[in-house]
Amino acid sequence: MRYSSGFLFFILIAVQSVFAQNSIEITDVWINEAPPTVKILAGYFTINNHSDDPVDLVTAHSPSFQKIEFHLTETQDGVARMQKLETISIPAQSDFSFSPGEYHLMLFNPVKTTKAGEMISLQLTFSNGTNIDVEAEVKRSELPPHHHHH
Ligand SMILES: [Cu+2]
Repeated sequence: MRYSSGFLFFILIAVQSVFAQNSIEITDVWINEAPPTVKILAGYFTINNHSDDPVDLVTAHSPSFQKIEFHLTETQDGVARMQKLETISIPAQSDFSFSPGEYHLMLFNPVKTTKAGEMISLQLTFSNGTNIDVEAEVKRSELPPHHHHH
């Protein structure tokens, strides 16, 4: 039996996308609860790159927020400042964590007030074309409030 080249091409694409899905894993996804007046929230997660190639996180989207950026907090002379990053690079076979006081998602203009215990959908897009949908739990953090110096 012979297959058309179009059919084989379809199979290759299918196998490739399944592999790409399994090679990146997102864990421990959460968003810091903020008072209703606060229009910028912070989110955190860990990216596990199980593949043999480095990969870049290029965009994040959520139906619950108008815009999402990647930020890095840096403290100089006792003042915390946030730097906007276009992409986040994850080396091959390694983990990359977003955590309070360091790398974070900056989530702008929530469509409604988010409360602890709620789940927020996020979609993360990587440079290899992988899209990963995750659910972030809104949590009340013990940390001091997030200061903004934009
Ligand atoms: Cu920030």
